Amino acid sequence: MPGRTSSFPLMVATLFTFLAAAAFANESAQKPNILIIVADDLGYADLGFQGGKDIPTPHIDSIAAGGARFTNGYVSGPYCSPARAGLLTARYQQRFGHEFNPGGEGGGGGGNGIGLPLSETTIANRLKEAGYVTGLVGKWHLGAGPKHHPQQRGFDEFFGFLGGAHTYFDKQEASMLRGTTKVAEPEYLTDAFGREAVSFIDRHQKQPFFLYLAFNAVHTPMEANNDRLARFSSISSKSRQTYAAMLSAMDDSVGKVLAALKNARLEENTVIFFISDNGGPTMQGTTINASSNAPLRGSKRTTLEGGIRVPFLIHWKGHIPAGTVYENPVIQLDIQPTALAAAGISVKTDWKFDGVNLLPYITGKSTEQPHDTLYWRLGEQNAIRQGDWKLVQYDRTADNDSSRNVTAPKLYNLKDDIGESRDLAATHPEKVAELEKQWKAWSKELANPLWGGSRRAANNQK
Ligand SMILES: [Ca+2]
Repeated sequence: MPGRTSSFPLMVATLFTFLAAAAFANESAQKPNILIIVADDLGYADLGFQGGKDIPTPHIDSIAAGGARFTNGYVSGPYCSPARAGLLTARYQQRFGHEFNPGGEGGGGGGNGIGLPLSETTIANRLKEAGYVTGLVGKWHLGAGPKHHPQQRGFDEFFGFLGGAHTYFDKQEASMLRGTTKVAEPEYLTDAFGREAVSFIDRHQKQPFFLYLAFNAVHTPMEANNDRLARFSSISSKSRQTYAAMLSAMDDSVGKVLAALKNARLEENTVIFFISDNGGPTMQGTTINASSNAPLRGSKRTTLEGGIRVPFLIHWKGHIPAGTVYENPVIQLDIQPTALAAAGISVKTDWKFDGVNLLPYITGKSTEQPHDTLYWRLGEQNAIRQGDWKLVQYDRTADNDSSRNVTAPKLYNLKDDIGESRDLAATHPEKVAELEKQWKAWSKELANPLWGGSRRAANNQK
């Protein structure tokens, strides 16, 4: 019967159409995973894609090669905790008084009751509300007390430590936390964080996940294991050799995480961010880790480029063209709005974000600048960047001056002078006045610092 013979292919075709539609619906309903990888105190010059030669970083380099690299990527503070507070809130951290590192918690946390103010909502809160499973592996540094614990700030899972720094060999101390339970960690810490990140991805590959992988590498203490030290036996400086081994360990762990995503076929459904929380500590007054910020001047703790301009990447296979190089200034405050946009979450105006969604800019849909102006304040130090101009007052120890006061306002044109070596303030007084006025208007919007540092000095600037 003709009707029958013709109906079978029709049924098959209909079935295939149905299955294809269902598969598409499933795919489009699956929100992209968000992975934020943070390095700690990384030197600007030390990764392969940044021009580094002596320390191979093939896995981090592959994120750059496969995605977008920012050549003017900044963080909103030259210290660990403030930069992380800005990262997780998408707001200048000085708006809520988180201008300085929370004192007394640097070594592991005594729970002195201070941390990321409870008024603030984190990216983990928002993604969790949108149905994501959320995890932090690594360093927190946003409060060590019970109220500030990561699992009170939007994270379903936590493995790591609460303070600002930690030894890499934890065999006897049982000072890692899984949730709120102390556990002993037999592995070298950077390897342990890689292992835990892979485990998180493996366990949650069937649902949208947000993983914040916050390494303490390459922050002090300078500790590496022997097999990695052996990789760098040709480096004559012992401290640089140790730094190289520590960075190589982080790259190994990043490689394992990328392999886990690939094995789970999640490469096209995962947005990966990579950034350092601040510049390398190369200067007196910081605990130096043998990093290099060349060709930038300054260090962690300063508002010179060496403190605030960092390696910064976004990777989203199939959505961001491989090998994209984006030159306009961007900042770590942009990470949350970009992640939320990828996840299809609308940003509400009352969230008062300072960051913006970078996707239209890096894909060429918008040719505008993401930011007209970027601002910094750390006590008496300050900076403002507008176009290629930067006006800055920085800690005088950067000029080997024994006084701890800041310099007079100095004006640099970063297009021709990335190393901030030619002060143009005297020849461009009108530009100095204009930028000073704008910076002061921004500073007036900020809160008084809740703790630490030159609180009075910051207040005096208002
Ligand atoms: Ca840091």
